[in-house]
Amino acid sequence: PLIIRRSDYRPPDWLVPEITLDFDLDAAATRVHATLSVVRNGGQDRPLRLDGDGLLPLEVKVDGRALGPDEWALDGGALVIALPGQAHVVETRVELAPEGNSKLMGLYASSGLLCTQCEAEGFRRITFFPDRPDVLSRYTVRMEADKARYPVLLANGDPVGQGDLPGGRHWARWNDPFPKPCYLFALVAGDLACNADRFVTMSGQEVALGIWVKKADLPRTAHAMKALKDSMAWDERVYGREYDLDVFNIVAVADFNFGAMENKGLNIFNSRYILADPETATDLDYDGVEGVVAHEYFHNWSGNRITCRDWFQLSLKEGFTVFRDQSFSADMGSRAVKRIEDVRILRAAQFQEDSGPLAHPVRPESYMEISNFYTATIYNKGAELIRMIALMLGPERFRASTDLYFERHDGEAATCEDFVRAMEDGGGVDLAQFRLWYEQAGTPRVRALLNHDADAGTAELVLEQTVPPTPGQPDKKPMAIPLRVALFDPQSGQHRGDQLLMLTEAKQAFTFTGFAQPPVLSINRGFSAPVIVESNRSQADLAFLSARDDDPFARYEAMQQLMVNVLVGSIGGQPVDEAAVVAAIRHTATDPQLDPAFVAEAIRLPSEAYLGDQMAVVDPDAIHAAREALQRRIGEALEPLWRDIHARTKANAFSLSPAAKGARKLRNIALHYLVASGAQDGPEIAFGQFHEADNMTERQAALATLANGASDAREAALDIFYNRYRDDALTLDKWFQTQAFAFHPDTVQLVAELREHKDFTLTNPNRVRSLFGAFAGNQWAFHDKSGKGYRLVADCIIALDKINPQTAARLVPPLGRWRRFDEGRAAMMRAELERILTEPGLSRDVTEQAGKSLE
Ligand code: DPP
Ligand code: ZN
Repeated sequence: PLIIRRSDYRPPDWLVPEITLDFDLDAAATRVHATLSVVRNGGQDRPLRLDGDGLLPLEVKVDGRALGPDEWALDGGALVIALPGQAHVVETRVELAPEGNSKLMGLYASSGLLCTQCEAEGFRRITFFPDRPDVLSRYTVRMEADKARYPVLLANGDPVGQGDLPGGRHWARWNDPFPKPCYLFALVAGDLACNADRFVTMSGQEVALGIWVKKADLPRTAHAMKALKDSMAWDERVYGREYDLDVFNIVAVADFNFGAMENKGLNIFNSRYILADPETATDLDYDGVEGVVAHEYFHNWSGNRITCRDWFQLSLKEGFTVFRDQSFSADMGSRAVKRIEDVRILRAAQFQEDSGPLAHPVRPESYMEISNFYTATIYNKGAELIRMIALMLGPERFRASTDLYFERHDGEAATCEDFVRAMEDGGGVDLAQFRLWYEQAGTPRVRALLNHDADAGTAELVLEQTVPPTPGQPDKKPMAIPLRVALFDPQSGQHRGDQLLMLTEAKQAFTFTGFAQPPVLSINRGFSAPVIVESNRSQADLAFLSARDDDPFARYEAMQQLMVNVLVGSIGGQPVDEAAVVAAIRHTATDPQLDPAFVAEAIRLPSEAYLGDQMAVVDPDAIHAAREALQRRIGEALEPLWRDIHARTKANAFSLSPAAKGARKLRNIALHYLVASGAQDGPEIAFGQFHEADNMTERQAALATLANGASDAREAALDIFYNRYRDDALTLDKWFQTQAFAFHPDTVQLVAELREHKDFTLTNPNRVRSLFGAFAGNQWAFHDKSGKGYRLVADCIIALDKINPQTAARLVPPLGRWRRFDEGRAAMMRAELERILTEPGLSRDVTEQAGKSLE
């Protein structure tokens, strides 16, 4: 299989300044007529090569003359034409069958709509074109379709004409004035209703906003519209970025591989990131809508106005845009809680990736299938890199640097290096060593030892860093790691200010004077660097910080570390000191100064997967048993507190205010501990919450709590939930997901049965993720020592690969983590990967992921 390397980059041989696309739309047979003005780039005489994937040219014309069959050739799907001059007009005609396109790349049908997804390489499934992000073109698009079936016709840019045609047909023309790479092309045709609104930009331009959905879903679009307007205002205020077209449209579709897509002026969304109402969406879903709407909107500058030179630069737009959407969400809600949530995601997804066979740098060196590189490393670690730069520069210089970046590269296809240079030039800093963050994979480990010299009254902090070997990178250089640190005086509970230490060597010592007593170390405050810190802090130090640290993240982290130490100790057979954990939880849960949302985060036990990450060999059964036991102890020891919290956080009426969301979060965790306590009336209380709730946040949490146990209430609640939501795909996903994620002894068997359920389908990515994505994230069940969990997921990958290889490949990484498990499990996981690889006709997507997982 072909490996694409970053070092092989070469500018395009031909540019395409203009393209006109004419679509005769039909679900079974769509005809596409493309007219490209092509211009030779540089002094070379290579032929024009237009990428194609599964296309057959019905006609090829150059400068108006139809070519004979010997005047063009197909080479690996691409159309190759030798052209004599410097500039030509090339026309092609192809026919597509959108309703047969189950890969959901290119033009496809989704519940009666026709829509597109082109990133990364879907445009070549629509027409012949140099499908690479550094070829920027002006697009004019004409669509024609049956008016009754497809009354709405949308494309990028501004609408410039429409009209009726004989035979019940109609047409529309759209023109996008901004040159763009073809991965940002989009069109939608269908019977859609519009939530229409407007936004006036900072320079007074009026923008018509539209969120297009199936008519019945219109009442569920208000939150997305608010998020859009908030995002537009925020990007003006915080980054000085204004929207640049007269219209901005969003369309929600049910079948979508990604979360959403930032096509210029016409974002296309997975409906789960648009639709929300209290009856069907949890608070987490609401936050997801807000965050993804913002993310895609922010791409208009960080992605569209400035795009990527090649796909190795993907984090240029994704890392920066994730950082921007995280900052936005922090401003809209609680900064502290948002940071905790983002770090939890980073640790669960990116740290795992970084320590496994698929580890890769933020700017990768090679790939087989670019779809496999839409990863937590590119997105979430990429965002952490920008966050570190912003921290090192400070707000003013960071803003000056982003202004410089936007100004310098507007209209260009840029590189990560261009971005870093703009940060250096705008911020007046040297980021030479910092660049290693883009080059070296693997999560750095920092050992922090604090030594106290009572005679001298000094404290010495010794920091040592190592970056573990990763595939293709056996030896690592020391990184530049910004660590926010504070030293607390245990008597006064105060510190003398937060300092930013730059760890740039393998080992470095920092001395602090004026400490008669040994201080307590608060380190990596705010999670200033995406590293693993190992320290010599005692449980007493951690308990102190969990009660006193004024940095909310560090406070949360101290609590987590306290719990991790107890759990890892108990898994290792040491006597369990639950009392410290119980005391810290009691202290936090009864502190009236604290935001309930923060309390809910802080008192939650670390996940089984996170505990697994702390062990040399993951023992899923021991982890599960230890965590359940501690949970029960916490439940029992503080039972009156859980009852009290659960009762007093019950709201009279639904609200989406931060206070109301925080109360629900705390209420749900209180319910969880109450049920974990084993109290007789636990299931009854959970069922009561399930039954009475006027919102999905409380209803689903109660269902999830019940789904872990074996009560009659469990079956009743699942039945009620199913019958209530069977016709609402997004909510039915929760029914599948809750069962796949449950800590229930029969989860493996239940998932096997759900696979055969009449509402399960491999053709909808959300449904696949809700069952198999959730199951593969359920460490205890997926790693069932029978190996049945591995077989279930591998069977799903094999079947799904024939339908949708991109989504199939996303299920491979959990099997790829075999090195972390005991020999018995590892052998079974490897056997499944090998079985997948022997499958005839396996996609490049799955071949790459499974192959690398075995290396
Ligand atoms: N570029 C999209 C996003 O991250 C993914 N296709 O929003
Ligand atoms: Zn993105």
